[in-house]
Amino acid sequence: MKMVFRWFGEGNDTVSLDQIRQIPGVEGIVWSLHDVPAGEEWPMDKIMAVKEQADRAGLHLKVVESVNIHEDIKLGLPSRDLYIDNYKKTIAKLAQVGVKVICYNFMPVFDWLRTDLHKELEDGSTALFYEKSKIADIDPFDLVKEINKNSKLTMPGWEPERLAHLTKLFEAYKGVSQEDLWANCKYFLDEIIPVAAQHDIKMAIHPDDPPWPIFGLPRIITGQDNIRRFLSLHDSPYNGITLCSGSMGANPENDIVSMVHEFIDRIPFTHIRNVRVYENGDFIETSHRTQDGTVDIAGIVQAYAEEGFEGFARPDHGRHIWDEQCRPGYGLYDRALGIMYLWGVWDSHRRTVEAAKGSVK
Ligand code: DNO
Repeated sequence: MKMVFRWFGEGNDTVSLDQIRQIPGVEGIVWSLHDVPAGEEWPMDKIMAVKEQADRAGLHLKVVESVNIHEDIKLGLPSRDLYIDNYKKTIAKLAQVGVKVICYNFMPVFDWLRTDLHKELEDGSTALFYEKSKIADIDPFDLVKEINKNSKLTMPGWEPERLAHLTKLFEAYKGVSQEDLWANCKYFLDEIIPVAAQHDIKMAIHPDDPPWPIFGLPRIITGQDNIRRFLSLHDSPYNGITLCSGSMGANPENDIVSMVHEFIDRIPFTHIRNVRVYENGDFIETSHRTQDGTVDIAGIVQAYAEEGFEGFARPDHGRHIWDEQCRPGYGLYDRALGIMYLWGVWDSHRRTVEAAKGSVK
């Protein structure tokens, strides 16, 4: 397991590269160009600027999250070919600076979704929260306003310029079924995966968060059966997943330990975080510790250790603790604590695995 840490870029993150470098075992940043609109080709000078910053801090930049997919690709419009072409050019450029994994998602209109970015937990910390019944009643336009007003920093997946066209987007998705989305996803993969393979970059789709349709928009990467189907759409080691325990864990029926064992060869990247799911379906993000939520984090890390996981991992969202002012879910303190928990579980299981190997000899 290679540990990496998400960084939103100079002037766009409250956490510095020097701080990231001091978290034990973190070797690289998970980065993106957040000011490039979805669908556009990434400019090489901007890519190089991030490379120089990372080099200076002694961190690598092998994992990119996200090169966002233009809505026309998800909608299957004729204009998608232009955006797919731009995507291929971006892949070629990323290969030049040593990128090995691209995390992306295929969620129509919205990326991750929450109803409260600062919900208080019992210990006085705050965290991202999803109130199921509220989503049924809330006007998506109000939600977008709410999310965007919360931060001076760009919120990935919630870019105001894209969401300004919300009415048009909802209109465009009216005739798009789950099956259409599957077909559009396959079209994208058939075009992109050979190019990714040629550049030795693994594409790793992020599951839908939360893993169910919202606002009448289809969502397809929601559970084990769907991931199996997704992987078979284009059968290649370069077509993989970013297994996210928090996204999948919002549905208690998802058995993430089983997913680790089944999909291990197709997981170049994983997000590990905990959520506590309540009986009414609401959920809140908690510390990474197993007992604090309803996701079996210890079991998941054990499964990775048993499988000898060699991919990249990052702690995912953390709580906001110790009065830290940071972008929602992306403070330094709780994610750094999370990493130490993940290493603890990992190291102890790796010892067991290694010792067992020794006894076989
Ligand atoms: C949430 C993240 C997602 C993820 C994208 C990938 O915090 O895990 O926003 O980066 O879905 O495209």
